[in-house]
Amino acid sequence: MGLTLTEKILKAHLVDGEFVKGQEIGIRIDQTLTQDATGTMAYLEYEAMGVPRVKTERSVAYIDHNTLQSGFENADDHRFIGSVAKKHGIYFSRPGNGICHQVHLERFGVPGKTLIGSDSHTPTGGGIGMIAIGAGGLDVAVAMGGGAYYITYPQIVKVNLTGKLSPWVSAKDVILQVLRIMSVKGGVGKVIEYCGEGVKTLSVPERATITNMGAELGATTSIFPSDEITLSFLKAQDRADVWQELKADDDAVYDEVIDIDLSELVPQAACPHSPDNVKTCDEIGKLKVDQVCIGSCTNSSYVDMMKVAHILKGKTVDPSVSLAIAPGSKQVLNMIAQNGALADMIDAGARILESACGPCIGMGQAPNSGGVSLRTFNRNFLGRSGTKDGQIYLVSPETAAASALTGYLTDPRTLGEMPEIKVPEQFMINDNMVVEPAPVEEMDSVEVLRGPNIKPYPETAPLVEDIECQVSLKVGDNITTDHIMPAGAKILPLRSNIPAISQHCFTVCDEDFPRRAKNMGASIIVGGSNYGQGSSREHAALAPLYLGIKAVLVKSFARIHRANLINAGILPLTFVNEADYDKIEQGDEIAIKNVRADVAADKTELTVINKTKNVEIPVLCELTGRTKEIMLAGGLLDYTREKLK
Ligand code: MIC
Ligand code: SF4
Repeated sequence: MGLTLTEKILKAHLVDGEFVKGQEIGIRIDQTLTQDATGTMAYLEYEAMGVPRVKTERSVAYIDHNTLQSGFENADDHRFIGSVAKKHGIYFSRPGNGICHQVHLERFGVPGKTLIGSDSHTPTGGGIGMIAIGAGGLDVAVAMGGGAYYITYPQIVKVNLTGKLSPWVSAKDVILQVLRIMSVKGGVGKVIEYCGEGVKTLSVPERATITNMGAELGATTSIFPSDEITLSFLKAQDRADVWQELKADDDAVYDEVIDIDLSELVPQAACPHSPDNVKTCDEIGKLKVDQVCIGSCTNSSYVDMMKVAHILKGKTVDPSVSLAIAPGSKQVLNMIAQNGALADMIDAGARILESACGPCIGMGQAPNSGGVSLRTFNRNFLGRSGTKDGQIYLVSPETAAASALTGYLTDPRTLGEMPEIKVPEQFMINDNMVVEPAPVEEMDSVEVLRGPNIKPYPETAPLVEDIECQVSLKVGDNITTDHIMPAGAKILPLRSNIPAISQHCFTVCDEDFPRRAKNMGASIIVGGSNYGQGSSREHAALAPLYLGIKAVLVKSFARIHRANLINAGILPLTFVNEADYDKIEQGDEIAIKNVRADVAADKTELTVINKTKNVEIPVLCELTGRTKEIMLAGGLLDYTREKLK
């Protein structure tokens, strides 16, 4: 029986477990990446493990999220990360060099290698045939120290692409179509493999747009084959030497097959407030637009920017629209500066932002009250733009630019003939914003620079005998990490300071939650399905840990967040019967007796006694050998420390 591409790469990296669907496997990690908003914690955790130099083939620390610097915090954190990187053998991509996923694809990604990153959009690397997975910072720290990374052996979905995109229809419309079909939870436990003759019609940046936003499916990762198109991209980056051909066997067996005819797709948008709320521009109809933002790790490549510049050239942005553009990397910005495309954007009235995440994570450019904002980004969760009432639509760069000119959501197919804009044969290469680590003989003398914003990892404790406490919060379905631990210009600078950032935990849902939970001392949270979707931020587990959360009981979890809860020593529980969700309310007194003994004895079904309502609720606590040990130890940091001893 033939193998899928995913299986081939996973097999070549397997260090623990067996290839049985649904079971946990450990894989060797070749490369890691971090960004600054999750990186400070990841490096504090790495330091706590006491491994002098990273054991990966390549580890890169990027600064791209926290670049507003409205106080000392962000700049201090940049300095901390830069100095840790220098000391421990990590390449440091300085602020201004670009968004981690865009730069990693351009300069560091290697087909057939494994990459984990402390950012959920790490699967961008799947665009050149990597197994690239988003993870919590602690998992990345462990991988840097040479430890395996554990995933559930995934189901593998084949997305069979046929045909060719019509003019003005974009890779963004492809992934929006996949989201329409599969939904934001349809990818949980799955890897999405793109196959079929349509693949060869898509360039590497287009493929990367699709794998990037596969994160919104909840998928473990997404991957394209590595073919002659991958080779020409790598050649243009002066990196042809890292190329190898990679594809699935012809007789590979998949768990699920989805067919998409590229020629049938039309421009579409994800409507507020979920990336799977997809409608075609026609279906949405007339929509007045207040703001347009172009950029993010999904759509900020050279080709994306050139298309936008072409649409804007010689025109003026509608007076009612604010247009902001953030090119994805220094390479992209430099190239459009030199060929005049940047001037076309400026001339049309675009507000040019630095090469960073910017508005995608609410770092500036919040829309006006109730404003409609079209964005080429990947997430439109409630509140993420920086306002509670912003109406965010996710669209392609073509749709965004066309709409900026008219002031209304505009189907770019109305723009006339589409120019052919190709991936260049040679990118402009200058890695002068990547600082190399100190040579081994000098690493001891590198001083790590810590600012006052950096506070230690919250206190942990081994799993207790019995949990007896109250429910401090009950929430519904599809709760995102942006609900649990909001980001944005005010909160993101606190990422290195768990006591301070925890004061914002869940405030989108309930302003009183942090105070209430802290006062309770210990408590649990109850939620619906797909709890914790979205980001990889372990702060969505560390802030609850700091606030005394002992367990989270939900209908189902998103993959990275569940792993982060376990890493933080918080018990992840799911209802055996989803209807029991109605038998437990905020404020109820609960007990889970003998929980330590039961977990230690591999008992997967536990009982939550609701003392207030006088009912017993059966719950699942599915922890395998390794995750069980982590939970008993009080989290991954304690577990790793014990193991290193
Ligand atoms: C995001 O897009 O939500 C982020 C900000 O990049 C996060 C990481 C973080 O919260 O720092 C992600 O996607 O993992
Ligand atoms: Fe940055 Fe947005 Fe990409 Fe997250 S999704 S890495 S915030 S650009």
